[in-house]
Amino acid sequence: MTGRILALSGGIGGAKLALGLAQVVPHADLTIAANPGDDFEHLGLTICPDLDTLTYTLSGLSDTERGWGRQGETWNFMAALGELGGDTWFNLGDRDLALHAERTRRLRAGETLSQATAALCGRLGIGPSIVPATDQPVRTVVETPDGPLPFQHYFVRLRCEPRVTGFRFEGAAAARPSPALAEALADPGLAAVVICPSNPFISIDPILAIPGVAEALSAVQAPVVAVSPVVGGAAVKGPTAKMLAELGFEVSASAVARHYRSRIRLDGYLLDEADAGLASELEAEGLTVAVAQTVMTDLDTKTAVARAVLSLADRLRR
Ligand code: FO1
Repeated sequence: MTGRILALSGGIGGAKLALGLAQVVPHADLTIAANPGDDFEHLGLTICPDLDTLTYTLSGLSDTERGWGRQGETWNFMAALGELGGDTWFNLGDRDLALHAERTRRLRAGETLSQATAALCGRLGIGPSIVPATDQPVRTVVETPDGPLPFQHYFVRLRCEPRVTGFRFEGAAAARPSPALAEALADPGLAAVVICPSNPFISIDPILAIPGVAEALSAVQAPVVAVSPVVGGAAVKGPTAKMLAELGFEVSASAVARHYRSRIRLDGYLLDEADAGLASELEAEGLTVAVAQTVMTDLDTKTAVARAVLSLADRLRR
């Protein structure tokens, strides 16, 4: 693989593949654009969970059990906050708190989210470029029969229980691709765009909602390949399957591919072995399909999925 790789990532599945890609792609060639939709202001802090998860995962600081936040965490701040009657539904570990405090300080000092992210990732010795997809606020609102919910209220406070009827991405119309995302999309050396196995609705659609991104993805010479976040009719993690069902989609890898193709040009799709039977129907629709073991449980499987998706892109480039 030679040339720049752009990955679109959100959530835990995205971070896993990002780590796999970082084992295979030279760090100077790897740009990972993080979903902005989960970001929110909380306790006076600007919190960017998908940037956080990528940052901790690629710096080796993440708590792989919990899936978010830092390993070796302590919770004194939360305990003291509770004593004071503060909001404790969103857990901020003592070490994690430092990242939010320093990011918020930088933003208040006038840095863009891209600048703050580059500084923080630099301090943590992260090689690949983790970048926000946009420097403007884009906030996912989850529509439910009882009204709209801010994303983290739906995801954490209500544990994804409400029935989802749709999504809005507040701020998207006024947003622009971040400088690094725009540069990657315009890079003649772009070798592949990888859509990570993230939730299509809450992790990838907010990125595609940024004006110019979907158009650019449909215009790039490089192959655009996605890894299915659904394996054997179930989501590997999180509410993807529940959302597909609630929005009236079939709960399948095919439904996710069709969802992406309704928005962008998708050239390749990596299915898990459990879904090999779906390959022919997707190929009949014009997709180039590869099949691999895609459930990522350790560094070897993350690296193997990265190799599988990059070799699919290689096939498409020839
Ligand atoms: N997820 C939870 O389920 N409960 C939490 O208390 C929680 C806190 C948290 C703090 C920082 C951070 O970066 C992520 C956090 N998450 C928590 C995960 C977060 O809601 C998700 O990572 C994304 O928003 C969706 O992938």
